[in-house]
Amino acid sequence: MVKAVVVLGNSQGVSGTIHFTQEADGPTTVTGNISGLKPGLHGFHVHALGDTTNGCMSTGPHFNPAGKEHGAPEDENRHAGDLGNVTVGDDGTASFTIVDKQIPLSGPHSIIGRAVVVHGDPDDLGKGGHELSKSTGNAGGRVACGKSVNNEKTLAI
Ligand SMILES: [Cu+2]
Ligand SMILES: [Zn+2]
Repeated sequence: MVKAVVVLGNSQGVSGTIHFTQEADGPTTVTGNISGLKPGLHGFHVHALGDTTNGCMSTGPHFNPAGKEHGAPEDENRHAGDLGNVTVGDDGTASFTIVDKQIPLSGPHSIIGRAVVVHGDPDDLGKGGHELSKSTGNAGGRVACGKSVNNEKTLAI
């Protein structure tokens, strides 16, 4: 079992914690709680870099080791980092669980050390017909982000 955690933050009151767990080569389970967002859908991605020195802007594009187009989590043609949307309720909070096979916590395509980014607008999942649909899902600004760090690891001997 490998585990990782992301502490999300920004300067406008958005905060949250995202936990990742993966058993052997199985899918990764993502559980998250976020608060301080406007109600509705918000794009939710793993971006390529864990660098937050320039806020969320320095986290690079969506994590895309296979060189594919932006899409929905269930699509064959998607960035590995495309986790779709999280749904924020009227109280400004979201609690969610996502299970995904393209975001391992070990190996060459591990997402540990990369950033999780929450966007201001809905991700159109590549289907919106906007010039940005096939690269970012036209999900608007990057309203919160954090770097994923390993917080528990059982090493195979
Ligand atoms: Cu993003
Ligand atoms: Zn993408």
